[in-house]
Amino acid sequence: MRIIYSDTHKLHNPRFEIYDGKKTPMPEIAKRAEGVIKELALRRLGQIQAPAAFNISNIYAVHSRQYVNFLRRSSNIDAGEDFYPSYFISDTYAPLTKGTFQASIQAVNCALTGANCLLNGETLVYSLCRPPGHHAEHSSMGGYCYFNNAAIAANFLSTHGRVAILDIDFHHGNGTQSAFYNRDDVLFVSLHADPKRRYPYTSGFTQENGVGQGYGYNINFPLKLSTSDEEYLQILESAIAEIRLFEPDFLVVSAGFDTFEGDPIGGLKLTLSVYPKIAAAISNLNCRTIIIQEGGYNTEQLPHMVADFLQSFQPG
Ligand code: OKP
Ligand code: ZN
Repeated sequence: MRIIYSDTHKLHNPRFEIYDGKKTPMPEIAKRAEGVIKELALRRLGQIQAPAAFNISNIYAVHSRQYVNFLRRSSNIDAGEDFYPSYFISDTYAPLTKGTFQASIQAVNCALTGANCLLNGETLVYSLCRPPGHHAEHSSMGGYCYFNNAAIAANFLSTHGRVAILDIDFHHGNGTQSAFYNRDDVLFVSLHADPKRRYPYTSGFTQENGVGQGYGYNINFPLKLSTSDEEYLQILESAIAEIRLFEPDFLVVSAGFDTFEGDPIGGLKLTLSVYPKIAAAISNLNCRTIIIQEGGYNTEQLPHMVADFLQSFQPG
C-alpha cells in the first residue's frame, strides 16, 4: 500500500470555530494528521511518499475560479487571528489562516497523487489529506473543508473509468454529493448520521437520488445516532451491494473516523473493533481503491483507528 502525505498541512492552524455564536476550540487540528502518520510509520504499513504537483485545472473541474481565487487571496491576509470571510462560505466552521490555501492545495495534491498511483497499477493507496474536503462545494468552504479532495480525485479518475465513491464519515458529504449529482459515471454512496439531528442538517436524506442523467446514482443511508457495530455493518453491506451493481473500475473512500462512540463532535455507538470489519467488508469489492482521509477528532484514538483500518484492507 502507498501512503501519500505532506506536512504542509501544518500551515493551516485555526484556533477556534464559532459554535452557537461562541468561539470554541477547533477540533480539526494538525495533531490529528501528525498522530496518524507517526502510527503508520511505526507499523510500517506502506511506503510513505510526498505528493507531486498537479495542474490547477483539476481543481477547476470541481470548484469555480472565483472561489479558488477568493481562497487564494483571502488566506494570504494575516489578520492576526482566524478570519471568517463573508462570501463563499456556508457555515461558521471554515476559518481561514495564513496557510490555509497552501495547505488545501497540498491536500488536493495528496489526493491526486494517490489517484495517479492507481492509474500506474497500484491497487491500494491512502492519502492523508488535511484539511478534509467532503463538505466543500462548487463555490463554498464549510465544515473544516476548503477543496473537495475526494471529488477532485474521483473526477480525475473518471476520465479513465467508472468511479464509485463511498463516504463513511459521520457527516454527510454534501460537497461530494453535489459535485456528481447530475452524473451517471460517478456513483456517490454515503452512510452518515441522520441530518435531521446532525450537521450538515440540510442534505443527506434518502430521497436525494440525483437529477437528470444522474438520477439513481446518488444513494444516502442516514443512520440513527444509536447505531451499533452490528447495525452499521449490516447497512454497510447494502451500500456495498449498490456499489457492486455499478461495477466500478475505481473506488474512492471518503474515510472519516468520527463515527466512533468516543468522538468528541460526532459519535454513533461504534467501537474501535468495528473499523477492521468495515475495511474487510469494503475490500471485498476487489476494486482499485484510494482511501482519502476526512474527519475523526479523537486525537488519541485516531491513529489506531486509521492504522487498524488500513491493516485490514486487502488490496483488490
Ligand atoms: C467535518 B467532517 C461542533 C460543530 C461542528 C461542523 C462539523 C464538520 C465536520 N462543535 N460542526 O465531516 O468531519
Ligand atoms: Zn465528519
